[in-house]
Amino acid sequence: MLLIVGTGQGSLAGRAYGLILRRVKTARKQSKRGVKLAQNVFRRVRQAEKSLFFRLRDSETGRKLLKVAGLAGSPKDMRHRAQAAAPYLARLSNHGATIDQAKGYALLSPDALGDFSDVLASCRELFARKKADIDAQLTGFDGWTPEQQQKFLTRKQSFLRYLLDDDDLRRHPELVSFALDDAMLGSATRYLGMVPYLTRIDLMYSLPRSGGKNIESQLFHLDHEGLTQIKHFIHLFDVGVHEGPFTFIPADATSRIVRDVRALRKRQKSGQDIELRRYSDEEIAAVGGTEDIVTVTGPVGTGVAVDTSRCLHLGSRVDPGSFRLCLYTQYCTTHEITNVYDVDRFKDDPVKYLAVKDSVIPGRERATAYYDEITN
Ligand SMILES: O=C(O)CCC(=O)C(=O)O
Repeated sequence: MLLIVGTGQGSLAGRAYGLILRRVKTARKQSKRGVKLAQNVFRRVRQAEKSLFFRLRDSETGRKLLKVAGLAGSPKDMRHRAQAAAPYLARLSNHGATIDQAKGYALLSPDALGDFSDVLASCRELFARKKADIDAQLTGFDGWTPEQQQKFLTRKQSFLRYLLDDDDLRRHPELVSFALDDAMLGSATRYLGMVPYLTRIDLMYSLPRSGGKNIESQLFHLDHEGLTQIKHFIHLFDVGVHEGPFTFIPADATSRIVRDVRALRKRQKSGQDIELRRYSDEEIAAVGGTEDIVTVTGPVGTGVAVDTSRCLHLGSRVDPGSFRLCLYTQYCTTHEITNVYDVDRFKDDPVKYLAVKDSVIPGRERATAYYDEITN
């Protein structure tokens, strides 16, 4: 039988075998198509869910809906953190800066920070080391091919670098202590109404990007973590207009502007030419938002505590020959991608421990998986 099939293309058995083979191939193709179709439908449903989430999140009513539906964080965890906040705030002598609930920010001066001078010295020392490596990487830029230059300039790291890793934070525990100091954690806790997760501590180094249009975080946007969060941007060198200052729109004005830009895009059927969930300067101007813009300039030790989930913001539009270095901290109300700290240091302080207890390797892996799910 096998022999006949192998030799006889023209034989009945050979033709039957050929037919079966074609049918099997077709069925396989169809089932592959079916799987692809199902995957496509699934992807579209996920995309629609995500886009609905972001649409709701960017309007005040939508935020209330998400909150009620418990879709922006774990209600049990939030309740526990809110309960821990009340006695903590009651016993604080230094509440740090008061962040305006409606506007979502407070400008910072050195007296609103904890013990800043040691931290400043550590940050500058770390910066000197990291900068030398970056300078070495970039010295060859002029000799790169135009394609290599172009490719580099489309990347965020062409104008913004986060310099620290977990080892740096382990070697410099004073940075973690500073971010957990009453002035910093107290201020964020009071605004957020709960003991937050201290997810990030970093040095944010902004440098000039010579390539054309602004991209990524150089354009107005809202951050995706939770419905509310606080970031600090503290100047480690003086910042003027040439240093690409952090620039934002207070939360109350942001709500109006986002609503109006959406309506404008609908009317003009525009918005496709700008990166998803980013807002161009022209759009902000078209809805009369330019006068709401706040530019955070100032000497060392000044800066801003700002809710980047509620306030449109941008930064790092640095002029040639200048740079900006900020100490950057992030306090979230939801479990997000996090640095990993030596959390055992805070075991005896229930509030600080609550702020960092998830900033351990398994915690980071869980948060990374969640991040990939909501952003991909
Ligand atoms: O470059 C900047 O200052 C903007 C940073 C930013 O968008 C952010 O940290 O969310």
